[in-house]
Amino acid sequence: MALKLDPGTRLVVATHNPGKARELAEILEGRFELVTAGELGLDEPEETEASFTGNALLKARAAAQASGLVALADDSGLSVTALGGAPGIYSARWAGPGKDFYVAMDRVRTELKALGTADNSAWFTCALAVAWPDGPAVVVEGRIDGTLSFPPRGDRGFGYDPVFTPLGGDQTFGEMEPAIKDAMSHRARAFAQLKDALL
Ligand code: ITT
Repeated sequence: MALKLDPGTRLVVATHNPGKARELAEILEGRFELVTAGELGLDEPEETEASFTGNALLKARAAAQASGLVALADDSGLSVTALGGAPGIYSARWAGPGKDFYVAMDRVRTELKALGTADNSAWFTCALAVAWPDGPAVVVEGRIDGTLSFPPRGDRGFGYDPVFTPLGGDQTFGEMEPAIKDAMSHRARAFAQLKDALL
């Protein structure tokens, strides 16, 4: 039988990142009844996989098993071309234990400067996984390309948004109206695929 997500399904959003939780809620537009992993007091599993899709599945499966609900997880990150795709799946970890993304953005700036490269291209990836408590799961991936610029600009969004400008734009994701980011982001592109697969 094909996997399907019916409107109104109670879904646990398996993230402890409030910025992501807010964007996912916007993108899902009230289709489901959402509870967060934080609200249910679920543990944050260790992200031991080597890919965005692997870690998204791991987080969705852990939350589905712990809660008995269908779970949606997001694993995402910034990849910098000149840094060979870093920080990639380590994007959250570059912010350190204090989760300070000004520290992480400064590390990107410093590493690019050390290379002396003119290549400021980068992309965001978002893997979204849905897992059912009885085992089945689906994972998809979306990507948006852009450029990095320093110093950071804007206080909207979260994470690396203040240094990322999507191709063709002139505002960073940190400056942009949230609805505009949510219409074009890696997260929105991943969700479009999930819709094709499940809705
Ligand atoms: P959960 O695992 O609890 O969902 P996390 O923040 O640890 O939260 P990730 O391991 O997927 O999640 O890390 C993704 C990091 O990549 C995130 O902390 C951001 O810094 C960055 N990132 C992902 N999407 C982003 C976006 O839309 N804008 C800015 N930064 C983003």
